[in-house]
Order: sequence, then C-alpha cells, then structure tokens
Amino acid sequence: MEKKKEAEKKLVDIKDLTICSATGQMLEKARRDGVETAFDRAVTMKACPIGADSACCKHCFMGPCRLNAKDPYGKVGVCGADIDTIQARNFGRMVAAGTAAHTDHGMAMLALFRDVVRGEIPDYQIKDVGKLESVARSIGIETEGKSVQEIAEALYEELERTYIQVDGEVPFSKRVPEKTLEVWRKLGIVPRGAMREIMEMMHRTHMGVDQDYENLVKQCSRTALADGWGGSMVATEISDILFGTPSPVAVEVNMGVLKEDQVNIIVHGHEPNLFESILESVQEPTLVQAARDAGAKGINLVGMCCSGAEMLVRHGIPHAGNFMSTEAVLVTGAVDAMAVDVQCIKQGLAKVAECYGTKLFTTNPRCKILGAEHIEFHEHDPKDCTDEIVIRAITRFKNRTAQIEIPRIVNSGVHGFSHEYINYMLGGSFRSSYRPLNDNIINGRIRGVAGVVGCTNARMKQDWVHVELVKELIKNDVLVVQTGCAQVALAKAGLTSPESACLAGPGLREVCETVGMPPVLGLGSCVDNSRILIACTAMVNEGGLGSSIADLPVAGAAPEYMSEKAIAIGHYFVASGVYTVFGVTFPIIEGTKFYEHMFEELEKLGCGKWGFTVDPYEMARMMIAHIDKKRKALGIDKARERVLMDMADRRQMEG
Ligand code: BF8
Ligand code: SF4
Repeated sequence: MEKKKEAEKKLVDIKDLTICSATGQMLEKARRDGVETAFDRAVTMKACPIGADSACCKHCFMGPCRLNAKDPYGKVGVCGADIDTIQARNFGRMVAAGTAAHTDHGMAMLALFRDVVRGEIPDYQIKDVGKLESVARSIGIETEGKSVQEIAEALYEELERTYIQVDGEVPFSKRVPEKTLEVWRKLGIVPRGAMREIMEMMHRTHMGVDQDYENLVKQCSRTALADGWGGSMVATEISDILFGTPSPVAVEVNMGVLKEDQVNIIVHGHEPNLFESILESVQEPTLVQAARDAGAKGINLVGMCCSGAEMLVRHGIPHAGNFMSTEAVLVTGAVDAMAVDVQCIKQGLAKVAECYGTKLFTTNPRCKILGAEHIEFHEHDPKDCTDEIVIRAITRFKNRTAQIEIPRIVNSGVHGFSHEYINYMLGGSFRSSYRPLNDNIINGRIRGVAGVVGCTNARMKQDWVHVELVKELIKNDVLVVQTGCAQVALAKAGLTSPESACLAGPGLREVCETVGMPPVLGLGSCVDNSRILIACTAMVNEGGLGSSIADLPVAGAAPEYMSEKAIAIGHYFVASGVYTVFGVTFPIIEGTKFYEHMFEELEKLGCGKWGFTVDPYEMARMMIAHIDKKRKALGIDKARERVLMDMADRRQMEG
C-alpha cells in the first residue's frame, strides 16, 4: 500500500512531459496499460550530479576519482589530474563517440556506393548524376569528357581518404572557405582522416597522456571536424547521389499517419538503405496482395527519427514522430512491425513492443537488442530482409490482439530544402545563387540564419523548447534551418508550412511570402547538418557577409539534445565558426578554465564558441544578440533599421 502510494506520488502530470498531444495521449494509455517508458524512468532515475558536471574520471583503476563541482580546484585525482583535464578528456571522448557514429554511418554509405559503382549490387543505382558531378568537381575531380562510371570511381577513391588517410587534409576541406581553413591550419586542427583523429582522441584521453585542456580541445576540434566535413558530409552526399537530392515536398507527420485498417510498418534508425529497400518491398505486388488477403487495405510505411527524416525530405514518406515518441507510438497497438538499424534505438522498445505484440526487428550486425528478432540486412540482397519484415508484419496484422488507439493528429508541412534547392529557390533557374539570400540578409529583411537541430530528451518537456525557441527566432526575422528530431518537433507544431510565415517578423515574412517558403526549412537527418555547413560556405562565397564562416550572422542550437552525436555536431559547428547554444545540461563546470576556453576563448581564436541555457527565450536572445553583433561587425546593422522602417510605413499605408 505504502509502495503504491509512493509510486502514485511520483506520477508526473503528462502535460509536463510533452507538448506533443499524440505522445501525451499514448503516455496516458501506457499508464492505463501498466507499461513503462523512458519518461517514467527519467523520473525515478535521478541523473548523477557528479557525472552531469563532468567532475568524475574513470580512465584508470586508481580511480574512479570524483572531484567537487562546488570547489573544482579543491582537489585533484589520484594521478594529479585537475578539473580542466578531467572535463576536457571526458568531452573529448564524447566527441570521439559521436564522430565515430556519424563516420561509421558515412563509411557504410561509401562502401555501398563503391559496390554499386562496381556493379556488385544491382538493387541500387546512381540516381542523381548531376550531384555526383558537382560533388566530384567540388573536390577537384575533373569531370569533363569522363563517363559516369569513371567519375564515380574517382570520387570513391578520393572520399575513401576521409576515413583512412593518415596524413594530409580530408578531401572536403577543399570546400571550406579559405579564411576558415586558414584558421584551422594555424591552430593545427584540419582533420587528416577520421580513423586517425578518433584514434588519437582516444589515445590522448588515456590516463597519463594529454593533460593540457587547451591542447585536448584542439584534438576535440580536429576530431569533430572529421565528422562535419568528413563522415557526416560523405553520408549526406553519397546518399543524395544514390537515392536523390531532396527538393521540397509536402509531407504529413505525427501519429495520425498510422492507419488502423492497414499493415503499419515503421522504420527507425539512421542509414537510408534499409528504408529505401523496404519502400520497394511494400510496393511488391505479391506482398500488397498478401496484405489484402490478410484483410488489410494496404501496407502503410512510416518513418521515425533520422532515417524517417531522410525519407521525409527525399520521398515525402510520412513521419510518425521523433526520439521521445518511439516507445509511445508502439502503445497505439497499431504498429505491426518496427524495423531498426543503428543509433538512438532505446533498449526499452523491446519491452514495449512485447506488451503490444508489435514485431521489433533489428537488421544490422552492429546493433542487436535482446528481445528483438534479428533479420540481417545485406546490401547485396536487401530484399531478402525487407520482404521478410513485410511478410512478418502482415502476419502480425492478421493476428492483432492488442487494443488499437491511434491519436487522430496529422500535421502537414513542406520539407526537403537541400542547399542545392535553397540556391535554386531563391535565385530561380536562370541565376541559381545565394545572392538573394545574402542580399536579404544585407538589407536586413532577414536578420540572420539559425540552425535549430538535435534530439528530444526524457528530462525535458518534449518539443517545448524547440517550438518556443523557433517561434521566437522567426518572430525576430531569423530564418531557421532544421534537421533531425528538431525538425519533426516543428513539423508537428505546424511551423514547416508556408502559412506559418504569418508568425514571422515583417522582414522574414515578406521574403517567405514572395518565395512561397516556410520560415522554418527542414533539411533532413542529423548527418544532413553537413548541408548547413555547405549553405554557410555558399553564403561566404557569394560575398558581402565576410570572408569566413565566423563572420556570418548565424547561430546554432540543440535545445533538447541527448546524444554524444549532438556533442560532436555542436563542436564541429563551433570549430567551423558558429556560436552554438545547447540546452538540457552541459558537461562542464562554470567558472573553470576549461569553461572559459569553450565559452569565450575559442571565438578569439577565430572559431565559434559554446553557449548554454535551458530557457528557450533566453536562448533566442543569446542567438539574436550574437547575430546582431556579427551584423554590426559587417557594417550592415543600419540597413536593417531602414528596411524595417520602410516596411512599417508601407503596412501603415496599406492599412
Ligand atoms: O541523429 S536528433 S535523437 S534520431 S541523435 Fe537521435 Fe538526436 Fe534524434 Fe538521429 Ni540525431
Ligand atoms: Fe583518477 Fe587520474 Fe585515474 Fe582519472 S586517470 S581515474 S583522475 S587516477
């Protein structure tokens, strides 16, 4: 009885857990059904306060050593390591892990590309030859007079260096604005090859190696840059070449995209090849017939998290929700199969799937989960796996026993703004260029550009910080670009529709209405943050906004992040020159030398810098202040005042 009371006391109001109504509805149902989710566990599992401050070290067995965040210099570890060393080493290992995740994903895409080019995989082809040629040219490969095969072979050879090169500079460093590259060279942080950088990061953070926090941060930067301008960028570019470069497409999101009378299959993870093949399987006439024979009206394929985001921007496949909704969606009882590959897949899914009779399939040899059935995906015969998943989903549909409740919520929006499309959209087919964007920034209609990206987190009210932050930014004429779970948060809030331009400030609204675009542009998955790097580069190269990425009136944020990948992304933006503000918590102790270095000194060295706050309005204020600082440095702060005065006059006259 006492225990029951205890448990009831701990039940948090669902309105404090999420602003996603569909997820909220499913959390209510989960409670009724006695099913536990990450939201519940976050309440009972108190975050370790020492770990949260990054004040502990377990890099050797004289420890683990715990320092005191309230008196950070009061003691050192058994070996003598001080708080700055400990924090920098911990941070370095997070960057290494995040970078490893993206680069391993990118490497898998590159290996797939190689085998496709060599004719060993008939199931995939090069879909976007134009992109193949432009990527090749961007890193100095001659394309004139060469066959597609020759260009592709040369591109493979060149991009392989991203991973295995031991000395030199990664191939995509050729795309970096000259002055930014100059800063990197001066600091000695141009990545050589991702494997080397990750290896060196792990080595230097071993007990008794690098014990100078500034030197460690340099290797953090070099490793993270091997992600942004290496692994992630390869993943994006190769996926575009193989599966198509996104262009705007109207898409439906939220749990209402599930259909009670159809076989529902969700793909959740990160590498697009599984999803691309399953998309073919669900169109296979024999399988469609099998679904009909089982009494279903059809097969409904839906995405979640980042593989979902890629299919959303590339093919307009509906998306059921972001990271904090992956358990909740199973509570509908309507999911017949969930197929996962790698990254951000909660082990808790196995238990929830079991409760509702959903089939959970792992497909990748790098990611198995106890309680999930493994049907391995092989690129050389992908349909073997994906057809089987569809067959098993149909069987589950036939034998559904779970009570079904699908939240009737669907939101529409437009997604798929690759940097190529932004170029075309603003410049038109005659003079594709970033000139109109730059001009609108210079004349002040657009105050600046913000990237709002990253996860959702069980310790935050899901989607709330994302939505409030973005609303505040667009209201202040800041154009927002998005990827990953953040993009889905805003899509569910309706802000990816062109109509949401009415929520933007007068300048941004005018631009959006003229072009017919939303004020929030969805670019894709987390590896597609590399699209933002290229967009920044295009803005620098177009002229008028300074000569390095650090000069641009731009800022970034991951307000509800949870993963080490997000840390790696944040740090490659910082190293590239972008002020980047994180929410939730930050693994650092305020006032330490390491803190000063990350939050102030990096900017003085020509990079960006880190910022932190949990409050969305404060976050917006910090980002806008930074954008205004950059506008002032560029001498374009006055233009904005003039253009806004003009617009006010015009609206008054119209009124
Ligand atoms: O890479 S945003 S929760 S799904 S880590 Fe994960 Fe975070 Fe979502 Fe994709 Ni990115
Ligand atoms: Fe402690 Fe030093 Fe070992 Fe870390 S490396 S656990 S600080 S003794």
